[in-house]
Amino acid sequence: MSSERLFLALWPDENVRRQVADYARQLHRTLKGRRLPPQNWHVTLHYLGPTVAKKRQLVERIATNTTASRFSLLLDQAGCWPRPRVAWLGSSQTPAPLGRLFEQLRNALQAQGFTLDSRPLRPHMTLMRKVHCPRKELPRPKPLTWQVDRFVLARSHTLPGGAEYEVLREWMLQ
Ligand code: 2AM
Repeated sequence: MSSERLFLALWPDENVRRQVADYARQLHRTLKGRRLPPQNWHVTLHYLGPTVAKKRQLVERIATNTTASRFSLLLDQAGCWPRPRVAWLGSSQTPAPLGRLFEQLRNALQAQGFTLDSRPLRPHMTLMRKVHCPRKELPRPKPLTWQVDRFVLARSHTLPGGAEYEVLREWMLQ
């Protein structure tokens, strides 16, 4: 059976993307590694992995039934994780509505038999991959506020030049 590699995510609008680009440029000057193209930037909520059509329908139903409020996400922290070798821009705090959205989706997905990453949510936007994390601190980002009013279902395509993401569907928050 054919499957698609899916994930649920927060997807920045052009305005947020422009602001993140300022920081991404600073990061690129500091670190060696592979930059992710701006159209790929997102905050993953749940990575679902290879998903067949029937399961995708379940995910869409779960997303439609989610009741969560809009929230502001402050992107105020940058970090580098040596094991996945990624550098990211993220939030020092998880807003309560984001935590509730994450948990509602997680509980409903798990109840339907999806196996999810069991780690707690660390909201982050990966900006570079294949990075050698430096000992010294990364440049401090100028905090930016993202008014999050939706979440999306996205599909990951593996291409010779790296992954490309396609937004399949979006749901508005209340
Ligand atoms: P990231 O959020 O740290 O970059 C699509 O692959 C997205 O799902 C990526 O943003 C990726 O990590 C996240 N993700 C989480 N777990 C993953 C996994 N096991 N394989 C691939 N991507 C995963």
